[in-house]
Amino acid sequence: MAKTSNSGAKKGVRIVVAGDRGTGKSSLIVTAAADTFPTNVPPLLPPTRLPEDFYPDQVPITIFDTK
Ligand SMILES: Nc1nc2c(ncn2[C@@H]2O[C@H](COP(=O)(O)OP(=O)(O)OP(=O)(O)O)[C@@H](O)[C@H]2O)c(=O)[nH]1
Ligand SMILES: [Mg+2]
Repeated sequence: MAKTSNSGAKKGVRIVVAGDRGTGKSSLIVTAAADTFPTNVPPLLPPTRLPEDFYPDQVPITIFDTK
């Protein structure tokens, strides 16, 4: 594997969720992080860190909501 992709994996992955208003961006993030669909979700979530053991390769993932 190329060296550049290895260093990227160590720092973690940052995901930005963008889309039209009211299409379920914030709900999608909460569902991914908590494994449950929220009945009430704030319009703009703070950066959301997924548990480090979320995926087998243990890459830290932070998801950014947008408005
Ligand atoms: N039926 C259904 N409703 C959903 C789904 N995802 C989200 N919703 C509903 O759609 C509405 C908007 O969801 P949000 O998660 O606030 O959407 P958003 O894109 O973050 O909205 P803004 O931040 O206002 O742009 C809420 O009432 C959610 O419960 C889905 O997969 N199915
Ligand atoms: Mg939102």
